[in-house]
Amino acid sequence: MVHLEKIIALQKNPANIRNLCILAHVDHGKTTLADCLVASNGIISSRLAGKLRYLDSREDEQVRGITMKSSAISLHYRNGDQEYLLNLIDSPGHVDFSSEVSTAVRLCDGAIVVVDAVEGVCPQTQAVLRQAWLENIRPVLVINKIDRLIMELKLTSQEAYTHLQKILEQVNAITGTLFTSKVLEERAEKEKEEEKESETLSGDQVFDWSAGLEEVDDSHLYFSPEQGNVVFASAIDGWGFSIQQFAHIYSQRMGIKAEVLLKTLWGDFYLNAKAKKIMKGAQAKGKKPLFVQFVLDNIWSLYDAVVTRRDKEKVEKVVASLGIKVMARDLRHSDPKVLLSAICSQWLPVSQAVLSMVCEKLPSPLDMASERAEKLMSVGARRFDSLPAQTQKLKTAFLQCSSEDNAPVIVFVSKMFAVDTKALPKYKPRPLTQEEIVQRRELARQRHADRMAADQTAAESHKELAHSESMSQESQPDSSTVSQTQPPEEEEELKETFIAFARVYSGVVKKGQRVFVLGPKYDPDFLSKVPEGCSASDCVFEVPHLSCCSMESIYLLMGRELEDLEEVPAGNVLGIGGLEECVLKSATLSTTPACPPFTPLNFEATPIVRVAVEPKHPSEMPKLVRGMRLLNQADPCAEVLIQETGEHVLVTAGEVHLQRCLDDLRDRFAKIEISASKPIIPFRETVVRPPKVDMVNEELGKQQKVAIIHQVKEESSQGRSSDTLLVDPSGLVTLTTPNRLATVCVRAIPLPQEVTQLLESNSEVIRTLEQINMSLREGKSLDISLRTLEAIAGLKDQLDSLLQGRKWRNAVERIWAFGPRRYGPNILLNNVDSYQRPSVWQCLGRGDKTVEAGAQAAVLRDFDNSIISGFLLATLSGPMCEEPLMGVCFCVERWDVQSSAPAQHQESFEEDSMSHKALADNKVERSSETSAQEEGMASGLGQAERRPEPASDCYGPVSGQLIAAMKEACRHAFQAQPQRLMAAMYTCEIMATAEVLGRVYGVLGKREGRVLHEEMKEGTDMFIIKAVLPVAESFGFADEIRKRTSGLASPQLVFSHWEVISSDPYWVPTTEEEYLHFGEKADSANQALKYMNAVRRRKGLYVEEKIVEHAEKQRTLSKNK
Ligand SMILES: Nc1nc2c(ncn2[C@@H]2O[C@H](COP(=O)(O)OP(=O)(O)OP(=O)(O)O)[C@@H](O)[C@H]2O)c(=O)[nH]1
Ligand SMILES: [Mg+2]
Repeated sequence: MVHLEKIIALQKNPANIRNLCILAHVDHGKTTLADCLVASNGIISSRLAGKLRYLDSREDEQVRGITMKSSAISLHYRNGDQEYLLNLIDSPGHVDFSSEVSTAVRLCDGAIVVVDAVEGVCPQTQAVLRQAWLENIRPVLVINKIDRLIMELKLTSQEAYTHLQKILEQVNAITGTLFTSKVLEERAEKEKEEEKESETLSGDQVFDWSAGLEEVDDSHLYFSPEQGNVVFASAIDGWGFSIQQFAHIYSQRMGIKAEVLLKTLWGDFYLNAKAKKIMKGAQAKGKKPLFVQFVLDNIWSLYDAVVTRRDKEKVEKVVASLGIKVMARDLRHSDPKVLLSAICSQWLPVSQAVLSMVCEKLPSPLDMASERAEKLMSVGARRFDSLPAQTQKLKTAFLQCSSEDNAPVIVFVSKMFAVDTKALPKYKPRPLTQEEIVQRRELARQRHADRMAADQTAAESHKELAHSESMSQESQPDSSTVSQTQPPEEEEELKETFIAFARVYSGVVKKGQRVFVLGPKYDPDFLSKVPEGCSASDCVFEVPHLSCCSMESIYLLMGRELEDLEEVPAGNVLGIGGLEECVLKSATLSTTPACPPFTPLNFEATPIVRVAVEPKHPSEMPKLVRGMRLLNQADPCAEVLIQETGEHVLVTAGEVHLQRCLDDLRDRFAKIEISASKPIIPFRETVVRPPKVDMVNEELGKQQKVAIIHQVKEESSQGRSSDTLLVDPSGLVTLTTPNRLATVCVRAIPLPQEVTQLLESNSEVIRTLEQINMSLREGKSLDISLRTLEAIAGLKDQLDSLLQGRKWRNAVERIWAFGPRRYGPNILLNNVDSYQRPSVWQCLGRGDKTVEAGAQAAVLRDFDNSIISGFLLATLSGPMCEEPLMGVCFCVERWDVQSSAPAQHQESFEEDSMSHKALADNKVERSSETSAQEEGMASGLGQAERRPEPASDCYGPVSGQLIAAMKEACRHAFQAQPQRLMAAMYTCEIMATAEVLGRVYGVLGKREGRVLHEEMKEGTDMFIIKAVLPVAESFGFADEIRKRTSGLASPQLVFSHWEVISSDPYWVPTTEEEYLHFGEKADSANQALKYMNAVRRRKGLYVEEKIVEHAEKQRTLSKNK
């Protein structure tokens, strides 16, 4: 079994620790490879390696054959004369679980990227390489499943070599794009400088595939066999090698220098037997490259002898020549694969190849780059060097990774995971030592005697006895080693225990130690509020986002098992128990409050599939609520929320993830029957330019356009106070507040598609920009990091270049706000001539743009925030089906606030308004701002709408009325334009053979999918189809494809973008031809209308159905009223 003592000893030497994860596309063989590595430590038998998938410990993981949770295991490995500790994390490859990859990557210094030799680079391969880059961790490559090239594709060794070269090129191409991408430019600069002085690598001609890259020596960033960062393997057959191994073998056998072989074994080199020389240009001369001759041919002939021809004699010869021993029963086994694994796992054990590569090529925790440390520590938009000095000092703690007594403890928790309480080490049977057995026997005898006595005296109080017995066992440390210790059954709460998945970056974590828990919003600037010399153990003071807790237990993570530990030194991955009360999903723990919270994890997946959940029996609601809370904690990506309607909603990354969450909820966390609604599909609402042709492609005449506008006008003025509302034919809406004090004129214009996309992809930058503006408004000065400023300036420049033309002149400078939530993809534009407000870009050229405006403008500025709030509300839910808006620009053309109200309407109001004017302006500004920010604005509006007439305080409502008026104006302006729904779209890549291609297209077509392109995968008979598909049509898609293509790899659906649905939901046939074409009702073809009504129905909004065909529909209608 595992040598726990050995691992504990190794934990103390960070130089020989490697924290690494295995990353790949789904099904490329990560868990199988992990099995081989685990088997090398004797944790599982090597015969079972690849079959067991030991790290897939969940039942559903085993059933479905995919990994859903990342799990860690500690292994030891002897490489040469050094002993290493490897903390290995296996991650899932399915895109639904990519958040699990993020949590794994954060704790590692390196990664093994696995690529299937047949499928090559797939979408998730790209995604994981990107994640590795973003976290600055170093990858090594394993090209797996090479046996498939032999047995399935039946390639010759020469063809296989070409194929492998292509895969390597593909992988390096991704690295290349990452490297040249903006994120890495600075990094390249730095490394160029550092590397200039140090060695200049000689073998230019060797790196053929990287030719064409710039002068920078970036070769170490790429994968290449001669660098030793590539292993070729077949995890299922248990073999793998790097060219180092073969260089070693052949240098001994043929007397060629190992260094020469290392440079030439991979590449266009061949052996000139006569001249006894290795020459370049194998391809041109039609010679066998060395790699084929020395490496692949051997493997090919082994497969040929063992599996294809089953040639006993040859096998024996090979076995003898390799100098390995094969057991007789393996030789006789009816399945040739058994013999093959037996030979291969001795000849080229994959664990050895991979683990020695890991030890040599991946960095240890001591090699943490100072740049990475700064990145982990930088809080929000702040520059590292603007952090308090105490905080900056901690950087050395990161870099030193010291386990000295005085080193501060810094721990990052990347996720919380739930384990069955029964599986905790303290309740687990474990082998007993000889002494313990003796001791135990003694105890048992005694207990037996006791029990006999007790039974006789008080048989009826048996239960209590058992209870007290278990209590006493717990309290006695000696007897806790006894294997039958049971977890306390009576407390249901204890069924699941949460363990933090964490890493120690500095210091030594001790069992029972108290630490500060730093929330993501904690700022080391609060340090001043922490009493001097205060430690986590006397935590009574109140500092925002700072709390304390003690680490009750510390575990070594061993796949399915946990081992109790007393302490863990810096540089190790570990599990921490007892944090569930103070850590939700991730957190930073430290003994010093000067420590900043780590930057948030990079999540690639957007949670998009939402369902409403309810218990089968309404009385079990509390259990469901508790279960959902636990689920939320146990999953890095799932979101749990309660909607305004009171529904409990679960948001997940995709169908598979949803299924897993529901299963977990049912079987582990809530333990009740639950029912889930159909997935709730998100939509966006937008406006488009008026169409030029009608639905049957006829040119639209002027006449009709007018008709549409009339219709809109009629609609919008119906039932509303039309004396305060005016919609002009061009779509300009003028609205006056009920107290007649303020008037706004708003127009809605569609934003160009590129602008919407830009805003969408830059929401983080905009959010930062808003935060900066907020601080500036509060008069705080900020040290903004250069990178942030550049990002903001970049966004502004891009907007400038995209918003061209007369309509958008100077628009970027006039941007008032973004919305909803202040960073959404809609713009509020200030077109009011008399109003000069500070630009949202003021942080770029601070000071010079803020023109002090006159008295009138000053008044306006006081209510400025009401206008923004109204805009935010309007963009949060649109008039079509109360979904958020997207790609809409609202221009405020005119905005008047009268200093006095019209006399005929509100005399009393006027009086008050005059007397308190000056005083109140400030107050109003502040109150409306806080309500907008903190209460999500909804409540403020509700009040304003309900009592439009001011009661006692006449100023509060002015801003309230203005918010409501602005919101209404935006809604009307929106409705004055042609409205459209936007659908969320997935992209997917499907691999299919030519025979089933037609059926794949059939399924795609039926579900409104669109094929983007299709190509043949080289070297195979597979086609790769790239398509987009509306999320609304995606449920069951993967299953259907799998069924129709008889079990092909299921497509991976990744959220990609929002797309305007071209059909107009409000469209009704108007021309004769349209009647002819679509019929009178014309609702059959209108997909947008269907979606819109479905959403409205779900939200309990009024659904207009013209003709009642079924009594059932009428019922739903009346219910909704
Ligand atoms: N032919 C062949 N099959 C392999 C090899 N390695 C793994 N497989 C098979 O590929 C399938 C997927 O293997 P896993 O190890 O579960 O893949 P994974 O990357 O862990 O998958 P996820 O965790 O779901 O992303 C299994 O059926 C394995 O038996 C190999 O070297 N050759
Ligand atoms: Mg797996």
